[in-house]
Amino acid sequence: MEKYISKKVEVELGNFYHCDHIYNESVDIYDADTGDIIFLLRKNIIPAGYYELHEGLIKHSQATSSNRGNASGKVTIQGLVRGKESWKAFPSKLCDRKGNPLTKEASSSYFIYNDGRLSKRARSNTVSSSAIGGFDKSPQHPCRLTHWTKHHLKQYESIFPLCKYVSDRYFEYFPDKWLHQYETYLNSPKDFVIPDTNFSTITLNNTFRTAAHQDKGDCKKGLTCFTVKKIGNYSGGELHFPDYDVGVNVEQGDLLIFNPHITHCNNAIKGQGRVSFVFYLREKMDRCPQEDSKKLVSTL
Ligand SMILES: O=C(O)CCC(=O)C(=O)O
Ligand SMILES: [Fe+2]
Repeated sequence: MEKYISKKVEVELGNFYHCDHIYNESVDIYDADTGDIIFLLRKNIIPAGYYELHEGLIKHSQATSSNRGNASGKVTIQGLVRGKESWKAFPSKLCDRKGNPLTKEASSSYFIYNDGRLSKRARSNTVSSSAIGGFDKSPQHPCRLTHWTKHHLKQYESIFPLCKYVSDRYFEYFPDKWLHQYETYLNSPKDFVIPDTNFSTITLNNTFRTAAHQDKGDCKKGLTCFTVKKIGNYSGGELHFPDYDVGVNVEQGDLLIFNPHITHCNNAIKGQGRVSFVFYLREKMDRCPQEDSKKLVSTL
């Protein structure tokens, strides 16, 4: 089924939304005004074997991040402290860059430690989300495999078959976008991308209810692929696009291909054990330095 829909709601990034209009069947949804794809959902097309991942990788989905920005909601002091309870010095008060009290809500903030020091970097609420695979250059780091990835290559490689299966479906459904994205992939260092796919990076989330956000750093020429593995008893967590007041129920076996620059978020999750995988290509991966011998060669 194909459908064309229009924006309905004024959405504020960093806020939580609930959506009741959830698709639970294979469907392609386009923006009625631009004709662009919003998402494509295919139910029950990924065979169970692809979800047999290394236990260590599943465990790693519990790793936390304090840089998910809008996705982690409006920052609070409790949200910042979460996961840092054992730190000697922990955040005790939100503030601006200079240490003055915050005057309005934000999704990330500087803070003052309980020992009086001012934080060097702004942070957002701590959430169970982490990136594995390659990462492009940032102010803090050069191009690289993420720290966990580099130290757990075998665990990381256990997800390659799922990545390839997902990438092959992406090519079938959106060959033009796939090929555009593939230009960037081919110009990226071989060691920092996922072989035989169109991806460099996977975001792993564990029972993470995102607030309204748009993904950053991914290749604008392409699309993002997404699936879920169920490892516990949970309900809810449907991913939705609040501007359009429409969403999807992505379960194990389902593939979602969507435009990650359209604002999206999740319904509340009851229980635990929703591990989600976001497959994408870092946009600036092709700017990473590489030796000529390590360039990828087109196999098409
Ligand atoms: O897990 C989900 O349903 C959404 C995840 C997401 O949008 C993200 O990690 O950016
Ligand atoms: Fe996202």
